[in-house]
Amino acid sequence: MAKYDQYFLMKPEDVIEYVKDQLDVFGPDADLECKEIGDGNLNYVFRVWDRKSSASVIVKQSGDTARISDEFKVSIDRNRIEAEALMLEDRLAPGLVPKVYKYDPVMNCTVMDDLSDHQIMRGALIKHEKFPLFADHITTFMVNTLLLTSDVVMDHKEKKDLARRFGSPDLCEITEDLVYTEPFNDYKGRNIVFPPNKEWVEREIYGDQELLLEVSKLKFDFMTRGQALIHGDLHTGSIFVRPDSTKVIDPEFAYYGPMGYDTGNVVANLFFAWANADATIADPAERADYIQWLEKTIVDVVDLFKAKFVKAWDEHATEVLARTPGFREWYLDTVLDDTAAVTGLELSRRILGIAKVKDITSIADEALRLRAERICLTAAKEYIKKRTQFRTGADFVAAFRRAMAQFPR
Ligand code: SR1
Ligand code: MG
Repeated sequence: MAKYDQYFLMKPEDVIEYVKDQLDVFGPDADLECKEIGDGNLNYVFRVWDRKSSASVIVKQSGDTARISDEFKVSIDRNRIEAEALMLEDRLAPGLVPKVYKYDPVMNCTVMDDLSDHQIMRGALIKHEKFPLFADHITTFMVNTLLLTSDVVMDHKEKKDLARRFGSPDLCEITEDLVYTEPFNDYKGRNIVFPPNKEWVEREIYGDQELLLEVSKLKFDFMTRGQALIHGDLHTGSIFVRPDSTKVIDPEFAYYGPMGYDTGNVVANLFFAWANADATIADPAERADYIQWLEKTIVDVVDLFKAKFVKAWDEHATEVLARTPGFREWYLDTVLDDTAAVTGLELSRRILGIAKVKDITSIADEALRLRAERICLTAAKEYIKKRTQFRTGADFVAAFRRAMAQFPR
């Protein structure tokens, strides 16, 4: 039996052999080097490059437990989901995802473009860099991948077939637990609360029964409302950026769910960058300037999404009732409700739950981190409880500013 006929978790030296054996990207004289560069919670990511030329690829392989903790048993089929989602997204939103060169269902790995000339957006935002084209690129990605995989546009039988291909019980369970349930009641005892914030969180979050009721409704929406093929984990760690380019990666959580799950993730993670900038940029003028750019980006993400969504609806809707007067507006309002709700859920779970974000954990000053967490959680409660009141980008920004005003520096 050949070495790669049976699954095993590869080491860098295996990946070099694998690439030589299975791909024709590198020439026969290539002098290959490989390094494991993954810093996500789930998978192993290998960069392979030829020392003699500029050629390089990424090989991403899944193990059967999460990197973050063996407690999470996760089907290695997520690698297929990721590869198929990337290929579909490349057709729907060309240029906005890496190219896939090979998916290997035995080794559970995918070979794709190396994006080393980009940087992960979260890291770049923590360095307070600006990306003027990001809002335009990400809204094109979201409108095209969401609306064009929904019943508004797709033949309903084909959509149901596609939804079956993206059934992903293990990864959905992670989201159900880590995003919707545990942040608000810690029923598995896995939350990691910043110690100085413990009492505040117990009172303001775990003690808020109205919040828990709204989150319960949202969890059932996530589990039952298969609107579109969502990316399922569209935070700034799943996005590579350059000033002139945006590439969305990591759609292993892709699943038929509410569209607002993706839009809300993008908005929430821009607010994390805002909270970081507010806490860590010492110079007031520099701080105001960077926050102004983030604020404009958040406003543009919401407002451009709406404008492009309406345009794409009018151009592509095939469902006969989609043209009923008032229906498009009603549908978009449901997406905005979910955008607000998921903004609140993501802001909460990244502060209270097991999977944190560096924007917050890297704030070294204890008092400033405490304040940043309380601002995010206070705004989060408003996004969740009053989710039907967020209709424009300015509405989202105003709620965050209201929360900031409650915690003066
Ligand atoms: C056990 S996985 C934890 C988190 O990492 C992924 O990136 C998803 O965001 C998931 O919720
Ligand atoms: Mg990921």
